[in-house]
Amino acid sequence: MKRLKTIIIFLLIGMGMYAQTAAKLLLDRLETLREQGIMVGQQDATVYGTTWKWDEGRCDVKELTGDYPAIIGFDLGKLELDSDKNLDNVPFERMQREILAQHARGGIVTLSWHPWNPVTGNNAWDPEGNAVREVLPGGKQHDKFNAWLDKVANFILSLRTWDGKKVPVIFRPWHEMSGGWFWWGNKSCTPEEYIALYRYTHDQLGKAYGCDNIVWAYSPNVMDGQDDEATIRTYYPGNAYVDLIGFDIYEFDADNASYARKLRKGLQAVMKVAEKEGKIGVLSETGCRDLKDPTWFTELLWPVLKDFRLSYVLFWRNAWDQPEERYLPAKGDPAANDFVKFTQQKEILLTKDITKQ
Ligand code: BMA
Repeated sequence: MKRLKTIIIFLLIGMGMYAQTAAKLLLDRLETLREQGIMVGQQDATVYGTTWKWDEGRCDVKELTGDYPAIIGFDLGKLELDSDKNLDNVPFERMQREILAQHARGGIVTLSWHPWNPVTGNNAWDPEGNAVREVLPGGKQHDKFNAWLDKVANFILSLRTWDGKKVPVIFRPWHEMSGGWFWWGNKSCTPEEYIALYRYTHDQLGKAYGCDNIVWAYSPNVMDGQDDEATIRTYYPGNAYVDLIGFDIYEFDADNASYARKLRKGLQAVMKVAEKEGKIGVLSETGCRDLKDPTWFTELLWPVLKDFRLSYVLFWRNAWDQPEERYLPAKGDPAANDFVKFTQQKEILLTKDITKQ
């Protein structure tokens, strides 16, 4: 009898552990790490920089700080077209290896997706064609879209450790919908259609394909003269569909004061909604294009960030193909020392900082 009881207890514990999906474990980890500080991330950090591309083991952040970003972002755009390289020429095979490497070193990965316009055949920045309506059930492109989701699901499910465990990723599809430049943006669909798109994607990947390694991120963009909280709420897919709430914001015009003002305003709104809904707040994309200001990180960014309990900030890419698309310094750049100083604060976390505990 006693033996039976012990077996049952072990079985229950075993089942309990099984219920801890890769996504749930990552979400719990993100929650814990928020007590420690704000993680720094960068898009495509380990595949190219402004002056180099495809070198193995190279990373601008590591060259400056001695450590990898805690978060690395990759984009799935063009996976849907069966291309072997993404829209910025990153081979998917390399991307997969980099995701596993980042996971193995204790870092975290986020995936964005700039899929081509399924109606017009142009890239994601074509708002024409009522494409959201057409990909939803009943639409003319619905079958095509299902085939696209199949490819995304297969890629995400292919992310496994050497012993077969699923690697968790933060997936952030259908971003910046509150602007009008993407085919899923505010010029191309109604909020209801947008929400249906997000939910459909979530349910297909999560339920139909069993991608239980996805933490779901939702990120509008904030703009001057907008009620950011209203924007976030307008397109919000709902608490059952979203784990992280963030927003994208850039300094494109070297106007520090305006960026700092918009950033604070946006973060206030994001944190308000996130806290109310029991979600985690993030800064899902940011940076100063063609960064030259030698104290941008410590004198502009940090004074704003320090007031918010954010999980992470993802800087955009140091593009190999567009020199002005440079959002973090590399060795020798004007803001290099300042960035190092920024990351040396105990509340700013790189990979080694999040693997200590
Ligand atoms: C944009 C720009 C583009 C790039 C795209 C996807 O913000 O950086 O050059 O192709 O992101 O990475």
